[in-house]
Amino acid sequence: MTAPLPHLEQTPARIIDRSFLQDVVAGLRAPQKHLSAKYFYDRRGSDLFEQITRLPEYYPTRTELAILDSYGPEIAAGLPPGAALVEFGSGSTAKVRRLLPHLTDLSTYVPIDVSEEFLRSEAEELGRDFPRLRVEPVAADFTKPVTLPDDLRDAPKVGFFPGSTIGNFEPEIAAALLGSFARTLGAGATLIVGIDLVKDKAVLDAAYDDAAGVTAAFNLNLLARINRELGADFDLDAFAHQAFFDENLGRIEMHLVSRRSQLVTVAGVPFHFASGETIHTENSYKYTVPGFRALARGAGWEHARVWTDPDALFSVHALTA
Ligand code: AVJ
Repeated sequence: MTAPLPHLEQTPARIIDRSFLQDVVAGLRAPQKHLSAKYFYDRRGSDLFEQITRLPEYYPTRTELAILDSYGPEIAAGLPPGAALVEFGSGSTAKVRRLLPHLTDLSTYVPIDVSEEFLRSEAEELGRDFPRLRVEPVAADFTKPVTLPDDLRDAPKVGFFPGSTIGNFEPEIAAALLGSFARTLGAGATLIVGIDLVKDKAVLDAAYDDAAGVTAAFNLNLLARINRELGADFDLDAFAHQAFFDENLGRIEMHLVSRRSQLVTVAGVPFHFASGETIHTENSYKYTVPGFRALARGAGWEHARVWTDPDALFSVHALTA
């Protein structure tokens, strides 16, 4: 039996996101303490991630953009005319901007994102830069099946899921997510998806533990966010960033390591940390091309094409439902 959640009266006078609090308390009560990577992206976290994408060690973003630039015409040539392009978790529109100039036959762009405010401003800007494109943003959680606007019923659908975001999910969950995309898009759809590839451990380790310490700041910012939003008292200096590629599991693991034995309080609930004990904060799965093909096939997607960079660091796949 687990103890009940704290009453809100015990927490400082501010609006508390109950599901965030529940996730944090449950994660810190587990034998291997863990927090969900989805909570990295508050304002400061999103800004730090932007900085990560420009680090010399962090190859995924620039490599994927280079693939989209080099093979944009080929990618576009395989898509049906008059299609609606549906981006899952659009965030910034930097990636789709590389693809759009090649997709001259596109009818509509449908960015799906949870942040309504962000969606609206990005959609407006995109509409200015591509005046002939119809932009129909949908505010929704892309991890659940999404109902697309009615007027797109007859348009061929092309899904877009760049950034190797799928690497954050356990393989079974990643497969379920691909299945959910298939249901959202319907029979006959195409999916363009970016997948980071398995490579030399030293290259992977450096990409998640950069010399400038930006990834460390990104990881530690999660504790700052919990302090601020959930009334916790994490001492950020008492935790160290740790990131490594686990070759057996095929994933990067990020942790925050307690530098000493300590007690931390979150919304009135105490949590003990032994010296050296860790909070597991992120997984980033890496795939081989055949490995990702098998995962996609299990979710109902047939492999059509794959494009990679000359060093085989990253891959962009075209799949058909
Ligand atoms: C946004 C999930 C693709 O796993 O590479 C970068 C997040 N974490 N550095 C990744 C991240 C640490 C990133 N994804």
